[in-house]
Amino acid sequence: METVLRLATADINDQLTLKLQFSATRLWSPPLKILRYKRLESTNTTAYRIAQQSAPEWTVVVADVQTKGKGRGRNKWDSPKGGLWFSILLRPDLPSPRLHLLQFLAAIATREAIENQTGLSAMLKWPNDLVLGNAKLGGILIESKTLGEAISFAIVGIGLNINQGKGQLPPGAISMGLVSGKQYDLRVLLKAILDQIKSSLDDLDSPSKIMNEWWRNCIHRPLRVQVTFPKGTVTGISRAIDEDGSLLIETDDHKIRKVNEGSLRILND
Ligand code: BT5
Repeated sequence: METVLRLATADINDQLTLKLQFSATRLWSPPLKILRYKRLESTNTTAYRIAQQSAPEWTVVVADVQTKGKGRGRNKWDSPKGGLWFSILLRPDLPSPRLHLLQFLAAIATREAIENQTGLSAMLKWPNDLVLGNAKLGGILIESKTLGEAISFAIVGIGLNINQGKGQLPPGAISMGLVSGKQYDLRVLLKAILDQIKSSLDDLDSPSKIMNEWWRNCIHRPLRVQVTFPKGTVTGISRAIDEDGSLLIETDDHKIRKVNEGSLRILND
């Protein structure tokens, strides 16, 4: 369900249209349109609302601060000034059961763009995290509207801790600036991530390529983990990622359990 947003209170301070960068194989894609706000409840909520009002693909909503940043389920996402909080509106030609591919593709592309721009080697943690060391650097939240098996639109929400100091981060989180001691230009990083996602979008046709690449950069490959979900926990060695996005865990009795939701903790025992 969509939250109605009081846009009148939002402060649009910048709106620009950047010339499109074509990927090698796509003949045409719409121009990138970046809507930049000082403060929003959630960039995902705003992107969802304008998607319903027929905004074109590749409209990107960015906010300096989110007052009601969202994580999965009822999780909140702390979004003070200094981080990069944005949502991309896409209309992928993908059957809805394959929507999870977009999340894994976005994670790979974001990781790669960060490494290329900063030299920092972020890793991926199932299902939707980017980590630096063992701490959470960022997360991805996909929201969508589907019509049967067709995807009307998908909102790819990406949150990254960039320049925040220690006091502005929740427990277990890290920012790029804290690791490197540098300050980063949020616009340069945003542009690099958007370019990377754009140029890899054709990979949606190759699920195994996406999943292999994701697994190659996974921090718990193959470590002992515990996944907690509403109805229990599974503990064991994370062995593989399935094409449907599930994690395959080898339990202590050497059985493979497939988990498709939950929160993962890396165990050090
Ligand atoms: C996520 O959820 O990791 C997805 C986060 C997506 C945020 C972006 S920002 C732009 C767009 N607009 C939105 O409103 N959201 C998206 P999840 O896996 O559920 O993780 C949430 C948990 O991470 C929280 O319960 C906290 O424990 C922790 N957390 C909250 N804020 C954090 C932060 N800034 N950095 C690291 N961890 C955080």
